[in-house]
Amino acid sequence: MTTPDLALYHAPMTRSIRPRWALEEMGLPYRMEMVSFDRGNVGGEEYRAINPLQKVPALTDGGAVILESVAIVEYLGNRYGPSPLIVRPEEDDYPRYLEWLHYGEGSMSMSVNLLLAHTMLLPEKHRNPQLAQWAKAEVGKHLAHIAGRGLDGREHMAAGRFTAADISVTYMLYLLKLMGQLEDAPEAVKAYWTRLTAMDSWKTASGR
Ligand SMILES: N[C@@H](CCC(=O)N[C@@H](CS)C(=O)NCC(=O)O)C(=O)O
Repeated sequence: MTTPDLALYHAPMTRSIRPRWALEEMGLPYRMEMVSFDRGNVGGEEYRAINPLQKVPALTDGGAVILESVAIVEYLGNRYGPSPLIVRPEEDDYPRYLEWLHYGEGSMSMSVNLLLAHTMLLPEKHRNPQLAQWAKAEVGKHLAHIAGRGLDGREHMAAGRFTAADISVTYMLYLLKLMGQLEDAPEAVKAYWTRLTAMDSWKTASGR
């Protein structure tokens, strides 16, 4: 196995919580590089050299740079595993795992991002209440989808254990929690949120 030389470019409350959760769960050694979260110029020029989009997270491993929070989680599990976080193609729940792994930053993120932007992030004069209302209705459908097709009596999204799919989905629930939008979620989703955020690795990852 290659020796890890990992640095996580991190800002509190952002998607860098996902790879940090995986790093903590896997017990991998890593450095944290704190990125200043200045709107319009995240991390400044120095960080632009690492992530031209100036978004967090980024991970460096020696000379390699990896962007995209869910891709970084996959990278860590595959490169420095075997880890229970990764569901292997030969496991029965591999299709379900892949679906939910991508769902968190795929289907679910658009309405969550819009709701966040149009209720909290944008200056009030730029917020669009109709858009916020539409996004809230979409978020409601996603929460029902997680409770139904997703959990349906399960404790985790796939494979009967905590995996990268849970890391992907839980970050979206975290954003909703920050917005006060989890109160009306189905009980199964609230119980899932409570269960996963009781993990020590979550507590470290979501801390400062
Ligand atoms: N799909 C990317 C999204 C990255 C992203 O949008 N990160 C946000 C923080 S959660 C960010 O850096 N926003 C700063 C900006 O857009 O200026 C990922 O999952 O890593």
